[in-house]
Amino acid sequence: MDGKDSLWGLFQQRGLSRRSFLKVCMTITGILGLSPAMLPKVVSAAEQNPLPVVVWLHGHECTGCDESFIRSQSPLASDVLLNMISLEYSDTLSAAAGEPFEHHLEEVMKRYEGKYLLAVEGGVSTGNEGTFCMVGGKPFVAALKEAARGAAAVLEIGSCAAWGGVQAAKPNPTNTVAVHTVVSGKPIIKIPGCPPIPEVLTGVVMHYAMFGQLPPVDSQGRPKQFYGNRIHDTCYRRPFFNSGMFAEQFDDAGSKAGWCLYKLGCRGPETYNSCGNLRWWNGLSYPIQSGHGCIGCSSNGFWDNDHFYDRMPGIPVAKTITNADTIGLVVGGAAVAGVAAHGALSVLQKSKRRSGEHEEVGGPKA
Ligand code: FSX
Ligand code: SF4
Ligand code: F3S
Repeated sequence: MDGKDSLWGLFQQRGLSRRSFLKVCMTITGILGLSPAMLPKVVSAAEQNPLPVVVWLHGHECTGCDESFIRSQSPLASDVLLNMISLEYSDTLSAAAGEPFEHHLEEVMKRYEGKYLLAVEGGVSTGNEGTFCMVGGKPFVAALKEAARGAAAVLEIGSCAAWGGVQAAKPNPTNTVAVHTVVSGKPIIKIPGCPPIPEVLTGVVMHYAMFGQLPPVDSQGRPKQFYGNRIHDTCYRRPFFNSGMFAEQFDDAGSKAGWCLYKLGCRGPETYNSCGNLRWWNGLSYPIQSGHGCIGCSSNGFWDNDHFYDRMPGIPVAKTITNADTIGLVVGGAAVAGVAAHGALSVLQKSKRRSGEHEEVGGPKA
């Protein structure tokens, strides 16, 4: 943006080498899901495009999105904040506070009118004239509309901003709505998840920083590159789902052995997000890997689900394995490699007690 340097300009100012600049460009190319052949384009964009000015607001939320973002590992959140964007206002991440800081926001909105990126976390409380959520002495809904007026584009960060979120749970006494319900006429992108995966957020911001526009979105307004697959499609427990091998209880032997969590309420078959690919904490883990099914935290309305631990209806599943012969047959295949024998036996015993159970579409609950 006006008066702001490119990424390469910033590297030069700080005496950082061309080699480290190219390394960062390679990381960006990877996160954006671009082929290595696109690297020269990314390098050229990083040399020439000014860094985007970002104004970051918080509405009705738990600040978990910030907590997620500052734990971004690749690239480190500090790199994104300090190098790849010009973060002019954030009421939680900035050191400044109070009236001078609010004046700074006004100045930034004037100086970069029509050019800054507006990042919003949290739902928008509209009940009682917005007074359930006050920020800087005014209703958040008013502050949001004011900031959106001069924005080039709007990022809805987290399920609260994208869909309304937990604050909008029935009966929604504060009448909280999604950001796009009160903001229109601007390019808006949803980055849902409660919280969203930090690398997804940084990927979207970097795409804007590199190419000056938001990445391509799906029919729901989410970036295709990160929300194009269901959790179920990239789940490492999927071979067990396909083989009809299900954990029956949290922490049972089957669960520990990596068996599918579908019967324990997993929403992976209907949830779109990148958790199976990117995981969290630098690829360390994600809910399903920790033994808990996906609760669909990136889906609209997940907070009103009264049946988190009931199996989803209407999902075709394979017949549950119920005897040693069947186990033997499946163990012969690659799908169950790595299942501990004692785990298989323990679940097998339980399965035997349940002999006769038949799985079908929308079948009986476990
Ligand atoms: Fe919502 Fe984010 Fe969930 Fe929390 O800012 S998406 S409640 S993790 O914090 O908005
Ligand atoms: Fe993974 Fe859940 Fe699908 Fe099972 S139902 S394969 S645990 S996403
Ligand atoms: Fe959320 Fe499901 Fe991922 S609960 S963090 S979308 S595995």
